[in-house]
Amino acid sequence: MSAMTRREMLGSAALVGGWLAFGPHGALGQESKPSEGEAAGGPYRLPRLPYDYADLEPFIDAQTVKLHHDVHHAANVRGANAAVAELEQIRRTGGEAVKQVRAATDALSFNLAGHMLHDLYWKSMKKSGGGDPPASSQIAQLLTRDFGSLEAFRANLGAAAVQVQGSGWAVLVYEPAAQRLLVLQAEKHQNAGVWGVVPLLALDVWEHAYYLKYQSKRPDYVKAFFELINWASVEERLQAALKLA
Ligand code: MN3
Repeated sequence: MSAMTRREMLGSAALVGGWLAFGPHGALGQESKPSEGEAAGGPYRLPRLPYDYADLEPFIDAQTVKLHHDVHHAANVRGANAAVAELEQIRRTGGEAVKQVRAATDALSFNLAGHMLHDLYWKSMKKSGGGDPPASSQIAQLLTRDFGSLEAFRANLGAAAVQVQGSGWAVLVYEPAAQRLLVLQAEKHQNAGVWGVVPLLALDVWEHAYYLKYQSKRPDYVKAFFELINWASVEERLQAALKLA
């Protein structure tokens, strides 16, 4: 194991304590593990999973959820904190260092978009989710208005997810200029997005999200995702988006 700083040692102790006390929701979910070279603190933290690793089975296996949250999502959090620290350092130093702004800004865009989409992905699902949103909910009404039917919405989101080239996402958003819902694709985390929209539901189609269980069968994983959607959580975000608009 590499040399640990005092802060890392304290962090690990809290981690063990949290794990024992609270199980898989423990301290791992409260704070990302610091990595070498990372500035103390930083504005971003790995959020707790809102359920246990195994709660999404049989649709998404526990090992995938654990690796996805604890390793992949955590790496985006660390990367976003490191990029913010580097940009602050560049601003302090000035001069030749300014040439590094592009690389640091690229790293910030990739990692922060990844952090935000993963946060939304976890909230988009729940144990025993899926089905249709309640007919009386505003999300059901807007999905029907803007896509024609709930079935047409599912077909649109599913096609967007299956057709992402390489690694990326399908995202349901509220677009405030035309005051309507849209399905967008993101390549990697940060490309092909639209400014000003409010993301409501996110479907990760990076291979790390499904490969252990589904291998190359991305369409089967996408189909399984629909069995997990947390519509109450989507409705909450829609209500918040409508207040902003
Ligand atoms: Mn992912």
